Amino acid sequence: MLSWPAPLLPTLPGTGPALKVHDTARGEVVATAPDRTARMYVCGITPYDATHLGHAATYLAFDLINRVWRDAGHAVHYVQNVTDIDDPLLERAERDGEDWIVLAMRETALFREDMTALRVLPPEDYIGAVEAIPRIVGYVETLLDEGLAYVLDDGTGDIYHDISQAPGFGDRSRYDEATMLGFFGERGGDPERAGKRQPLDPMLWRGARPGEPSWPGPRGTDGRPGWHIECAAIALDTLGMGFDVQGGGSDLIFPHHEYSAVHAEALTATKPFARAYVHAAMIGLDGEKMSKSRGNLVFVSKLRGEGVDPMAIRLALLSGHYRTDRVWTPALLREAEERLATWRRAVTQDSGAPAGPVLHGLRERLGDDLDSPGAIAVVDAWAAATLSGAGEQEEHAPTMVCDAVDALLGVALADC
Ligand code: 5CA
Ligand code: ZN
Repeated sequence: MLSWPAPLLPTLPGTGPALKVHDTARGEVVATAPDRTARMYVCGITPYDATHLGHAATYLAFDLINRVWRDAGHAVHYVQNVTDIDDPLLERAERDGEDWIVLAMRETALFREDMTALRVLPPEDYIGAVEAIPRIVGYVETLLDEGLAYVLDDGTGDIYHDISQAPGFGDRSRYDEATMLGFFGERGGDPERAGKRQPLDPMLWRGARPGEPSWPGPRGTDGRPGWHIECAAIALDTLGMGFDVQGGGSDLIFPHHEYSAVHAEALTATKPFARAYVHAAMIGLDGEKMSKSRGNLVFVSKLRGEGVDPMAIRLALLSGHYRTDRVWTPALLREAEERLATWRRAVTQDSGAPAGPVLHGLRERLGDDLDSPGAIAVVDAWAAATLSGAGEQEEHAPTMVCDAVDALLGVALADC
């Protein structure tokens, strides 16, 4: 699939520190240790509705990882999928009497525009589930051939992974069985389905149903792919095993990231799928998680349409830490707009407070588990010192800070 255009990324003097991030599997902040090219897979949207601020916050968190790695001297191979065939998409298309392909294409196009406006660095590989189907089919056949998957005995053609044969099952999320069963039922799984070997066995392939789109499948069974094998297959094909970061929102810890990892580890008989599993907390509105199914959404495109500066949206979302569940409020946006105006005034001065400590502070804060509130505080202090005119002032400082804020926080302030 077509990705979106890359924003300009200013080059900064020197290099930043190695990135530390929180790994869900180990339950602690760990140092990432990428090769020359860091490898990251982030779960993309299911395009049945527009990008809301929860999605945006999650992609911004991983955009910071991308930026910090690049600043530390790495190239970054970044991969993202689009779940352009799945139950929620078909249900929405049916509800609205629309062709599911048209719906998916429209919402994916809008997502690209929103990401471009927010200055999110684009993935090098942006891959739809539909285009990955031939590869997914091959992987499901492999699991069947090895006796690790089975076809349900009820004539539907549905295929499941036998989780009792997956030794590492549960290693990522580390939930107990009751918790797993609860989330599995809430998030697209079917723990009650009759005929499965274990309630927690996940679907790999769904046999064709009347009226549903289908493709040629494993052993000649038409149908469509399960959700978790989609991301396992795309990550394997683009990044291979042992990539540095698998990312998404915290609602993907279980079942999605657990099963993607278990599928890939079963397919390759190697570990690990990813070296770290990084999860962004949930953005809520009016006391509830922002979600398409609840309908309590604030869309990036709606705010843009009202004339809100995307850089203010970016700054508002980064003013909270990525691992803290938080609510969106109009006050948050107003505060970000004021901050943006102040920063813009400061970077367009002829001289400003010394820039070296700002660059150091930004690198240090972001390298430490993406402390964006701490990084913002560093720039706030510099802007205050610059606008007051008190203390030491340097001629090139505003330009340097402008570049550093752009490269590391992704906030474009002026034509520096
Ligand atoms: N297509 C799958 C992933 S393969 C999916 O979860 N799509 S999604 O459109 O539902 O979500 C896209 C991304 O946004 C996921 O990483 C999800 O965890 C994240 N997300 C969804 N809702 C929120 C929210 N309220 N706050 C923060 N992140 C969210
Ligand atoms: Zn995914």
